[in-house]
Amino acid sequence: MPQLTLYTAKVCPFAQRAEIALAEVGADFKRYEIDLSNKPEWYAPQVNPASKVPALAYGGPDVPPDEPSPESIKIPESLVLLQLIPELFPESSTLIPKDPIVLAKARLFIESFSNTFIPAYIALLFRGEEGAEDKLRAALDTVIQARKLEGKKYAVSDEFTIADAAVVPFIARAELLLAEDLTKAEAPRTSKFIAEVKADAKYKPFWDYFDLLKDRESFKATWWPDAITSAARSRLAAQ
Ligand SMILES: N[C@@H](CCC(=O)N[C@@H](CS)C(=O)NCC(=O)O)C(=O)O
Repeated sequence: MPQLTLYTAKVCPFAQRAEIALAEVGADFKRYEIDLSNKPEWYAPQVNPASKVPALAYGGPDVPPDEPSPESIKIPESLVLLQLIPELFPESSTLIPKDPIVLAKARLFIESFSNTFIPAYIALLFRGEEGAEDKLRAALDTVIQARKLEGKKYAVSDEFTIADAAVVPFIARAELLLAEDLTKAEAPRTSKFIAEVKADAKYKPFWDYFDLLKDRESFKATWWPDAITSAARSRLAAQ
């Protein structure tokens, strides 16, 4: 296997998608932490012109990550990496369903989550917008309904797939930061909200699903709550 170097950040839910995929396939790779508040000057010109994590350097010579080789191929975008990584290790994980219909369902699940949960998450955590709680409740409902329709253990399959890997980093950050009131909304607005939603039987299937996801070894190995809460504290203090 050509060399793999992942440029990533513990705080970033998009980057955790790629880290989960690498853990699921058991890849041998170099992990390079990018400090998002002080990115190295070489990162955008030499790795990702969009200056975002995650990005994967594939192939080329075996160089230190902070001296990226122009010979490696640099691939950004978490959903592209979530597809690519299991394809590089085809027999090593269940991430890409073999049945094309199940794969299509996984993609639709991710699309729906991206259009519902992620905007609601941003509206509540980063903007404290009025009505964001209702959007988040609606997003939880969407996940519940989608899983009910399939009737599988995980999102679209009895196996852990890209659908699950794509969503768990966002659900985990929402749960953590809302409960700690580490959001733009004034305390105790979000801790109250998350306590209510957790106590409401209607949302139990959602939390049962989340319990399964956070029990996954690939999630546990790529989850750094202290880094996430401390970055949120710094961000809020700076505002
Ligand atoms: N669409 C990209 C989004 C990646 C993204 O927004 N990453 C954030 C961190 S979570 C980032 O690197 N932002 C650049 C910055 O903070 O300067 C993906 O799915 O990979």
